Amino acid sequence: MYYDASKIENKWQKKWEENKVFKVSYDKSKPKYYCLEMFPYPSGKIHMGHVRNYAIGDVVARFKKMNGFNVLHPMGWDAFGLPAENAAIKNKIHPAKWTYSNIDYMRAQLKQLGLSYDWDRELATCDPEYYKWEQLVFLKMFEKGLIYRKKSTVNWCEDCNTVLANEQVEDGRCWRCSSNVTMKEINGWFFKITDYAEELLEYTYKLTDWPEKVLTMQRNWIGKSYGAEIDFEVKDFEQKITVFTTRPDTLYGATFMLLAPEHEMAKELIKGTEYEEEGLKFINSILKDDKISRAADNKEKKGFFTGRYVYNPLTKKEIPVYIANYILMDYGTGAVMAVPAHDQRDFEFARKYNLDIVVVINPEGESLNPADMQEAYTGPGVMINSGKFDGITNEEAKSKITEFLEEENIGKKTVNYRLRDWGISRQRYWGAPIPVIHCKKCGIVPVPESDLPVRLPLDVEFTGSGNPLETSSEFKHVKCPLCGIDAERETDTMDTFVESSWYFLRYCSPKCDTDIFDKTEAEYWMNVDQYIGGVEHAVMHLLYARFYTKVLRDLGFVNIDEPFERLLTQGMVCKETYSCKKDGWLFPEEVEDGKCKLCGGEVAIGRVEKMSKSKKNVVDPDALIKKYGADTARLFSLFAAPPEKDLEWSEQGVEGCFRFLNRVFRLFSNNLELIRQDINAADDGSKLAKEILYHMNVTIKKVTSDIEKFQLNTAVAAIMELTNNLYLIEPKLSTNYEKMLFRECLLSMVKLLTPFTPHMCEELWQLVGKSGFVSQESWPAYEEKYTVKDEVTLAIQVNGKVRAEITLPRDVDKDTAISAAKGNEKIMGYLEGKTIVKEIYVPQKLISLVIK
Ligand code: ANZ
Ligand code: ZN
Repeated sequence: MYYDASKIENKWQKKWEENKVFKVSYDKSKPKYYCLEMFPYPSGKIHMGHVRNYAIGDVVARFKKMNGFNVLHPMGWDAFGLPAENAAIKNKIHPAKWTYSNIDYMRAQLKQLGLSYDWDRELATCDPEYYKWEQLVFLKMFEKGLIYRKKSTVNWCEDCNTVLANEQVEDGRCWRCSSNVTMKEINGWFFKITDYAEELLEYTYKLTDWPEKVLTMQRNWIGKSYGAEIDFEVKDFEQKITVFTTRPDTLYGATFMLLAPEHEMAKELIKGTEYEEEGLKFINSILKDDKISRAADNKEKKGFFTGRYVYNPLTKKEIPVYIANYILMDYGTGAVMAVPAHDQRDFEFARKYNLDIVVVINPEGESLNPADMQEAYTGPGVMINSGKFDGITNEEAKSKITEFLEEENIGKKTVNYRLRDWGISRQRYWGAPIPVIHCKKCGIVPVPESDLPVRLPLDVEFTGSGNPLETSSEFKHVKCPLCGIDAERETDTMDTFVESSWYFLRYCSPKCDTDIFDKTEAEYWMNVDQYIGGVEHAVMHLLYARFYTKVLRDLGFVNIDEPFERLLTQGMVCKETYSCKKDGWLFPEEVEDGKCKLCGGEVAIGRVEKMSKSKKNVVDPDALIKKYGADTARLFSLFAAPPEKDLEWSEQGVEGCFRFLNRVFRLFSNNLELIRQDINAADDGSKLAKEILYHMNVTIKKVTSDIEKFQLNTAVAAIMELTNNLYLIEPKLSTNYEKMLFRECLLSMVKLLTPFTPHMCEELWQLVGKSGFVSQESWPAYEEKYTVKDEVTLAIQVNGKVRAEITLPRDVDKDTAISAAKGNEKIMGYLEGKTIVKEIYVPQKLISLVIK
């Protein structure tokens, strides 16, 4: 009998499936636990990152199930997205066909890993039965004013006549045709996530079981800043210009004003003047640039003088107005009071265009001279050149100047957020259609709810040019639902982040066909108790999902504020890389004796990097499973590193895990006869029995608390240690009581290992003559009293100095302890000829004698 992983694994996967061991249903009588791993994009094959993510989740789910919880552990597919469409263009295969065949393949792979999913709850977001509810929510949000349409700039390829996602732009060129990418203004749909900015921020302080780094990233993304809006009067002009600043303390140092090229006043100010023609040219040249590079710190500052002046409201001086490339329209008001002495970008701008620099903050004990300054001074200090505010600190000046502006009615305190509204429009086929119709007479008309879902049509062409949905006349040409005239259906589809913003709610009742989900079931299952996924989703996905949940709450669909109670972001799976000068990255098979097999050159053994195809350092889960079995693959990914840390791949590590499983298997097969008997013996006080009890209880205690703390690697280590100890104990077994405890210990060990290597554990469970599934057994309990060794070592002090140690039974009484101490050979030496004046006994710690 030997450990035949593939035979064992196939057998138990089949049995779990046939017996629906992991099927769950709503059951109010039981406490629930919702364990969720981020669902995958069906790209074709799973990678080691998935194996790790899902193995971690599976330990948690199985552990909670064995602890009596009704565990919801679902799996599905984030099935819309660009790669399917790219495949359609390249290989002439329909995105749906490509996606579903990938799903079939990957589902089989996941099943091979023995993950405890309730497969009856599987969902794919490209299913109209899924996205129709998203369309319904769209309509409700639209009705509530949470969705609007506006122009925004996108990456555009003229040759392909299409919008490009950021990842389709490579070095400023189109990924497909390599022609230059330009920026284009187009209309798109936006979710008003900014309405929720404050709440999203506030709750980051309530999500106490999220990693601090994720919360910080979310807070930075929301980017709340306090400041002021200040009105500037324009010389010879009716309208005022309002700026947003976080530094009202620097107002006396504002020596010019800057406008974003998109600012409505930019064109107004130059209209009909000698500056108009050149000014418009300048504006257009800047608008071609994308915003990210415009705002980059190292970008050259470019400006255009409008010929106009505004009055600094405090100095009353006339200051020139420029249009500048680094001012963005979608932050603050799109207009900035420039303070070159204290803002680096303004400093560079002033030097370039020879503009005044006035220092208004001096560092403590120093006096800055603008002519000598090499860069802006952005630190704290004392106010100067600021009228009645001179002499106070700039921190004080912030509030004092703002108060003054408020009194004078020229400004007000404001709060600003960096967070922008969520642009959800994609000019793509493979996404959920946006359910509106454009009518010449009625404008934007929502599709009537009874007409949902708006399904993706099949008569489309995937040429790479334009939005494929535009080519479907069946889809595009419709009658207006209000007035009946010819109208056009919206051809934008939704960002796939919308689907992943609520799939966890749909899992609660994935078959519900009367509502987005069954409210009672959602109330029972939500929140997700444990969410597990990659840190790359720390901002967008998690923020969008939090937002969407709050929207669903405000629309009356759910009664929760936040979807994810606890979050774990697992580390990456990494591996060593190889390369040579001539051939670049090499597969390990291309390296022999430190030389490249292709060119014979020296091979550099490179750094350990995240597994990626381009670096040729990926390990294929299929091959791994074939060679060692899924249990080994799982065990290695759980044992090699703590879940939140990066894991470095090591073949020896995998081998080690495989050997360990063989060792466990042998321990059982060697003792089959013993384990199959149902021994019942009374405590015979044997020393070995005590040792077994100790190891068993200590291990159960440690594994239990380690899993609860996500220290899965040390939990495995504890089981390995137990195995070693049992190997040492086995040859010494003699009494029936010892054998009984040994057997009990082995059975507990199977249970402890079940969340990690479930297939082998089911096999062992059956081998020892148990019926049913160990996956459905309850988690072993331990008794605190056995987790402490029976004997303790006490220090013996004589006049406050430790003179000896003594090992005694843990519960020894005072008299026995003290006479034992007095009987100690070393101590007897100290006591000779002296009188004991005091005897102290601190149980389990020390015995202290005071002598004279
Ligand atoms: C005057 C000033 C003086 C500023 C100073 C900074 C330092 P944060 O802190 O990131 O919120 N600003 C405002 N709107 C802008 C826009 N649309 N495009 C580019 N820059 C803009 O940034 C706020 C600061 O960024 C504002 O405070 C403003 O410059 C600039 F010593 O006003 B400040
Ligand atoms: Zn109409």
